[in-house]
Amino acid sequence: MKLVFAIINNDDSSVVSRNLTKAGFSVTKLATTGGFLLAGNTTLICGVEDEKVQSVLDVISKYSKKRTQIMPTELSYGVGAFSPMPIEVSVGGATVFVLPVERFEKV
Ligand code: 2BA
Repeated sequence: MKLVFAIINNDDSSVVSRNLTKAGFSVTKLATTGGFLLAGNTTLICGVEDEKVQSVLDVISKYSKKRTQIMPTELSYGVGAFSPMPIEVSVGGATVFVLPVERFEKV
């Protein structure tokens, strides 16, 4: 068994989790925050048999879109002078980790 962690954009989270559920997978949604943009994202946790991991990844990649987000930064002119200098950052579709599960029980 494997545990799939998928970090996805909040805007995609409903459609991804709905389609995973529709395909028969159990999913848990966590509200998370990216360390770089400090913006909300969603982490989906899905425990799945080894042979079904690829099906989970297929659903996640099908419904997770790549986006650019604007990140506010400041350009320094020295001696305390700054002007806003927003930069574009490419985010997603999904960042996925697949971990082995040592033991799975529902007690
Ligand atoms: P954030 O940490 O907010 O990162 C948003 C996007 O900013 C990233 O998109 C990447 O394009 C860029 N970025 C992140 N850290 C950077 C850095 N140190 N320098 C320059 N650019 C940087 P994605 O790679 O698609 O990641 C989307 C979100 O997935 C991340 O949000 C984070 O929450 C998570 N994530 C990505 N890689 C991870 C990892 N190795 N471990 C844990 N979480 C990760």
